[in-house]
Amino acid sequence: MLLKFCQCLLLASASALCQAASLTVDSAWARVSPPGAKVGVAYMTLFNPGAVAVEITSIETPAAANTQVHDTINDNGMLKMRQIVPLVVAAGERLSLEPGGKHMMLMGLHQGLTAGTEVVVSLTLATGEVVLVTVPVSQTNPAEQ
Ligand SMILES: [Cu+2]
Repeated sequence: MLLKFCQCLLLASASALCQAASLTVDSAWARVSPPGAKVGVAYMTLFNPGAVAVEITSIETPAAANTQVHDTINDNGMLKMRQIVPLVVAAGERLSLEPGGKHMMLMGLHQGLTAGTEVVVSLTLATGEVVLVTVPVSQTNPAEQ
């Protein structure tokens, strides 16, 4: 069975796997931002192991002013992004945020995302539960290096 509480608080490891009561997150990474960029992007896989849908009501990180999850849509050959609201992970489902698809946008970066550093992203669920995700910053997907 899954751990009742998120233990990420206790783990400093870049590869920490976050286990929470109703949502788990893995494969998290954020791309190094170009010099001067005010927007960054992060990827991760959200998994809802439970029997009821999980809604994420807010996403925050000390690294940026405003964090949203976007979908990438093809509008007559033009790639556009739109915010996914509400952000729901259905029971037993996985929501993958990955390059070219759905992604997490860190808007209003307070400073550049530098390789080898980490940002912490907190996901607040409709239940009030907070899931903390440690996101390593990398030029490419760490899982593919
Ligand atoms: Cu976006």
